[in-house]
Amino acid sequence: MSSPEAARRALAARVAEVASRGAAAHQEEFGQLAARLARRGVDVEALLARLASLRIAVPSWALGTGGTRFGRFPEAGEPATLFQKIDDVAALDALTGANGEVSLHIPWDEPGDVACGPINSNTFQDGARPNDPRASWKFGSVSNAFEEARARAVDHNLHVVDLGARLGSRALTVWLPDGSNHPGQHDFRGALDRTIDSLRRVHEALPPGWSMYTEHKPFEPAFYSSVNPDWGASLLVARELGENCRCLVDLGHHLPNANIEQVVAMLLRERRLGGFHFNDSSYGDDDLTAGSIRPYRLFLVCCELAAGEADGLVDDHPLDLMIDASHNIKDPMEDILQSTEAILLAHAQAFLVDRAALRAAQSANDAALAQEILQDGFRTDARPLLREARRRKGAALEPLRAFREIGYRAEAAARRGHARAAGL
Ligand code: LRH
Ligand code: MN
Repeated sequence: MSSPEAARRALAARVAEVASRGAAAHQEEFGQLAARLARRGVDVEALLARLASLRIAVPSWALGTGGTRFGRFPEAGEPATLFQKIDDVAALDALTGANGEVSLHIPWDEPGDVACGPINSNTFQDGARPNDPRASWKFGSVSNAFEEARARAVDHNLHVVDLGARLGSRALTVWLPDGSNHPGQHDFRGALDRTIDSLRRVHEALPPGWSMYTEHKPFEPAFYSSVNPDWGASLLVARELGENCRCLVDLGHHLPNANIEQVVAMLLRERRLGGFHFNDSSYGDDDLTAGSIRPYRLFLVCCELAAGEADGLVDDHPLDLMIDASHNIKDPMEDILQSTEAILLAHAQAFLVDRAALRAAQSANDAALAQEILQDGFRTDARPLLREARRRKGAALEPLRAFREIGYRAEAAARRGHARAAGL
């Protein structure tokens, strides 16, 4: 049995072998695009460096098939242990050069040693049934009317922070299932007061340099009210907790037709944007491949990020970019490769928007010109820039094709069989 190190070196060699396929065609395409952009006054090298610095954290819980309440169709070779998940993340990073961090979920991932992005607490499953029924999270966790349940939720989050600190993480993501299913069930103001009091005890215990992200969601699993339903409530909580608390935007946590890019702009304005859970959706929190349903919306969100960055609104706190998806029919790793590509592509197109010209058009109330300038970025095929950024890192020009050509899934299935994926 080769050591994890030896396995990763072998993987890198196989990726390098297939990575160069198509290099000649790439050089030609990249050369043409780079020349065209240079004529437009774009600093291509600076753009490539910015693209190369983007890190998209991989959710540990999305390396197996999530399934729905109506069933799950496991993929062969799904990771059954945290270390197998780490192997898969290492493989994704070897292919894309942009997935070098994993976002863990506790208790699903009680680990050994890994490079850790933001770590997620879980107060939406009791796990082992608590002895005292008043400590159960059935009626909520940090907002529960029962002090026992709130105390248990605070203890769990402190445990996750402690674990994350030992693993090199620097941020805790708190998504709360708390809410109500029936009018009258909840005292809305009391529930929010209890939520803030509970989370303040976690915020005060954050190690130096740590951040806490509040992740809003309008419904599910609660279907009448959620204690943190939208960006306004999330910002309110972040402000009351203190300077190390920021808001995390999960693209799927918005009611139909919500203007998510405007939500992003306002959280940037307040300097309270902490990070993202990228995915896409048509109806609810569908957790589908990023950019697969509404790529223009993803582009518009990235335009707000690029503008906020250019205006110095994220200097003191680089954003944590993560995928949060659930896979039911695609190979989970192929889906993550496609989400990573869509997120990087939307960033590249957003970086290509001529912001000075856009500002001038906006100041002149020239809506048509503003749209032309914006869509010029979206309509630029920036994929050669992504390929070039990967080529310079020794990653694959075409990660999905390379994933298939190296036969990673078949090899993993041979090594792991059909073990039940850890987590969800
Ligand atoms: C809630 C959520 C949250 C995670 C969970 C797996 O819908 O987006 O970020 O804890 O999915
Ligand atoms: Mn999420």
